[in-house]
Amino acid sequence: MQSAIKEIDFHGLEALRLQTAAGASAVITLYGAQVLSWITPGGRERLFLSERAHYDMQHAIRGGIPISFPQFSGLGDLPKHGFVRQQMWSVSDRQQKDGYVMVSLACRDSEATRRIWPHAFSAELSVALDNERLDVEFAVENIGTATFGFTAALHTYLQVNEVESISLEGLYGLQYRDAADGDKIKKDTGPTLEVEREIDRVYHDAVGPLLLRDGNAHLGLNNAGFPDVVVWNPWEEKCAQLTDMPKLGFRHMLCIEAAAARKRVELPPGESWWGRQTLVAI
Ligand code: TA6
Repeated sequence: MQSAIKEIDFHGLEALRLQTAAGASAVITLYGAQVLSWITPGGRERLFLSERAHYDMQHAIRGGIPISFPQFSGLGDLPKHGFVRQQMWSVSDRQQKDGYVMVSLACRDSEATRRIWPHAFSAELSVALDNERLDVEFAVENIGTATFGFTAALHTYLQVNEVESISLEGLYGLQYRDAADGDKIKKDTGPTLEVEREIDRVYHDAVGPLLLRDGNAHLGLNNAGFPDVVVWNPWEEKCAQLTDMPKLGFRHMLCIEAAAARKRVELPPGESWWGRQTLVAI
């Protein structure tokens, strides 16, 4: 197999398929610059994509790696998770080297985005695929004349065998805001995190690596630039309220997100900010 970047149709959406010579692949749609599939050599799909996701460009796509910008979740008056996940992006760069494939997608403000959020910005998402590893980097530049503030996330939906059987290491002792319990500030007290009910936590200053153990498929996660980590699973009741999720979909997903959520990033004119999430299959 040759490494390649191909233009494809993914459920009617324009997309790129990245492929390495060793058999890893990833799919990114131009709508939302959303990574919707990441398959590691050996053929295992690592991202969760809802079988009931909408591809009509009227909704955000449920699964993969949606981008939250310029607002994480409901932390402000903008639409939940901002609006770039529902924008068309364009391909700004593509590179292929031995065993490594990279594409960048760009989007910037328009009349429509300025009606929602009155700022001039340029954003870029770069996805690098390197056999067992996926790097997703989100960068924003303030191309206007006034400072703007934002929160953001790479809202990564991981596919897991059975969410009740996973364990997540690396969050011990960290402070978090528990969005599933009235936004109370708490401290993580277990050496590993298990998921047995709804979980919606923003871990603050979670800069160390994480290890997700899922049967025999382990995944290492690392953030750079993003200070926070969000862990989300809607569990049964909330999952049933999501019309684009199958009833039992919550059992096979866990969002582990790289986020800048606790503190807004303040970006002066002419300045840039970037954050990256690295996923490594172990
Ligand atoms: O990142 C966690 C979260 O903010 C949850 O509170 C949950 O609502 C989730 O994102 C999904 O949001 P969405 O707008 O995509 O349904």
